[in-house]
Amino acid sequence: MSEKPADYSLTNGFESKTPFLIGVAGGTASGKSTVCQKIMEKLGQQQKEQTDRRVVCISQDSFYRSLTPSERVRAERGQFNFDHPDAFDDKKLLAILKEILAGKKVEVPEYDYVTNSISDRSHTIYPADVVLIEGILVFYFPEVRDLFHMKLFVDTDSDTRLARRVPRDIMERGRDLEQVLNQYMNFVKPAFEEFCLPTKKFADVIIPRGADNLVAIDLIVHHIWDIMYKKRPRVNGCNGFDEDGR
Ligand code: UZR
Ligand code: MG
Repeated sequence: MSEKPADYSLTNGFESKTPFLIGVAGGTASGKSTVCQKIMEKLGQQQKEQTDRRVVCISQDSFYRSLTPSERVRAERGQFNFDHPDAFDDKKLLAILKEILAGKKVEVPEYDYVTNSISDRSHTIYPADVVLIEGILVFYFPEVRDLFHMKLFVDTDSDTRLARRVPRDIMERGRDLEQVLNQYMNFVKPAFEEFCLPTKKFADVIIPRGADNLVAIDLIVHHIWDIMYKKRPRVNGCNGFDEDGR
C-alpha cells in the first residue's frame, strides 16, 4: 500500500463516495491490460452493465495528446516517440482522475492506434468502487501518481514483451515488421529504460511474469474484494457475492 493513501480510508465504509484507485504500470506488452481484465473477471464484473459495474478499467492511451500536423507526419513514418512522457496529456489525465475521485461520471475518449489519434468515440465511466488505470507511464507524473491508493507494476522480461509486441502491432495496429522493430529500437526500448522502469520503485506490489502470475492476481483480487465488501451494504445478510467472495 502507498504510504500516503490520498483521502481513502477503509474505515470510511459505505458512506465514502471515493473510489479505490489502482494504478497499473509496466513496459509495453507486459500484460497490463490482461492483468486488469483478470482482476475484473475474477471479481465477476465483466458481464455486468456499465452502470452496474463496481470495478472499471481505464487506459492511459486514452490520454495521448493530439498531434500537430508535422508530428502527425512523423507518426505516420514511425518517427514520433509515443513512449515519451511528452506524448501524453497528463493534465487531462489528472483532471479526469480527480473527477473520478470526487464520485463523478466522466467521458473517456477511445484511442485509435491505426490513425495514431483519439477517435471521436468515447465511453462513459460511471462512479465505481474500484477504478484501475493502466499504462506505461501512469507512475511517471508525480501528481497523478500521488492519487493512487494502490500501485501495481507488471514486471515481464523484455524479450517476452518484444515477442508479444511484434505480432500485436502487425495484426492489431496495422504496422509492418521493419517499422515495428525500428520503432522498438529507436523509441520504445530507450524510453522504457529512461522513463518507465525507474517508476517501478513507486509500486506497492510488483507482479513478476505479468498475467501468468495467478497467485499475485488472486491476492490483489482478495484485497479489492475486501474493500468492496466493506463498502457494500448488507441486504438480509447477503453481500451479493458467493461464499468465497468471488
Ligand atoms: P501498451 N503506441 C502506438 O504504437 N501508436 C500510437 O499511436 C500510440 C501508442 C504504442 C506506444 C507504446 N508506442 O509503446 C504502446 N509506440 O503503444 C503502449 N511506438 O501501449 O502499454 O499497450 O503496450
Ligand atoms: Mg495495453
